[in-house]
Amino acid sequence: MTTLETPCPVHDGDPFSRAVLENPLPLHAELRDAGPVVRLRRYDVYAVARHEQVHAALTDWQRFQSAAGVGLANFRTEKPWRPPSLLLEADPPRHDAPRRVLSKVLGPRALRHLRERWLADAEELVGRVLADGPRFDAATALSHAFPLRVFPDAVGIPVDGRENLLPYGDHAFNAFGPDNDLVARGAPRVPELSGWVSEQCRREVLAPEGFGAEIWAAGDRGDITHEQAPLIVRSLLTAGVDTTVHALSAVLHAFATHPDQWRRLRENPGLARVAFDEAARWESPVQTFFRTTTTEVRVGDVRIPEGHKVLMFLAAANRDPRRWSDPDAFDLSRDPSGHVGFGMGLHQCVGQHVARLEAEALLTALARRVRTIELAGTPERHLNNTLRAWRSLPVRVRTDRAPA
Ligand code: OVM
Repeated sequence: MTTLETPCPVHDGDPFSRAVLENPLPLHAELRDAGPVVRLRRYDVYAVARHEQVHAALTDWQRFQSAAGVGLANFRTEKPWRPPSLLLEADPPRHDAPRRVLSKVLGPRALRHLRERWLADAEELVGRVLADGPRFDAATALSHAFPLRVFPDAVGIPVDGRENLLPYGDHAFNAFGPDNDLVARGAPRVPELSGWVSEQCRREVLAPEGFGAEIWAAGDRGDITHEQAPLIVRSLLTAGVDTTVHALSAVLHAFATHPDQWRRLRENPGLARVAFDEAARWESPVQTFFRTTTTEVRVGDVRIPEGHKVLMFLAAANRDPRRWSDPDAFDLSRDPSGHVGFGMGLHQCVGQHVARLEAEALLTALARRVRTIELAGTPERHLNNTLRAWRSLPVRVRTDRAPA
């Protein structure tokens, strides 16, 4: 017999429980070690946690579809909480035009004219924070403040109501998980937040220049339809804020707990982008996404039937010892490329160049002024069904004299 089928290992854990969200690392190790694929009894889904299988699922959109939703909810049978994203929750061919347009709007060439302003904005923000003294909350004062300062302007939304961006994104990322208390707590504000977000996607509301205007201009050219434009703007407002905020917190936390790596960045500020990617690997601000099988799929010796949800543990893959040496070390000398913190394949984060530019600006400004950075209190997690986040990162810094 060559088609021996092995029974799938089963795990009774809940990846979305408070205890696991507080510290998911033990569950990740158990899932990786259980086998190439594991069944999660609690949600009746399959799970992959090794780098090889997560990578394989991410790069096989034909058999692991996104159009049935990339959360636990199966859009074939359950009504999504909002109209599906034209990018995240679509597959080719419908995915192609929106993706092509957004890749160009957020591509390296398009970002060139933002670079100087963002570097200056970061200098200004860091200067202001340091002027207030050597102790501050790096999560709120830097990680939240910097993206909220530069990104909404770059999209071109009005100043009023920007405080809605983080709560909206937070709910969107919670909504990929099960209908637990995190989702219930966000639910009451959904009508108000969704209403505000849709309003910001209108052409009349967006600034005449910016990512939003560029998306509408693609509609004028016929690259996408005018009906698609507002939903593509919505993707920016959903996926572009919380993600970068928490990724910046991840890299700042990494440096605050790895003084030798901070010294390295100080000696070579050109490492800022590598540091950001290494932090994306090490922390995986987006921890998980689901796919849905479009046919029977074999993973290892296990048969997954058609139409089943498969939970991909990006965070577990990013620390899989089968792929990374010393995976738990935050180490600027490693090559983090191949990490799946931004996903992989067709759906790989279309905003990653924006995120890297934000990180480069903030880290460069900090490295110019801050000699040492260390924790000055116990950091506190912010729990989310999908995001790994900090609510608070109390730090103490020692600074150089202000540069001329
Ligand atoms: C979207 C989107 C894309 C990536 C992540 C995400 C809430 C949303 O297109 O709306 O998370």
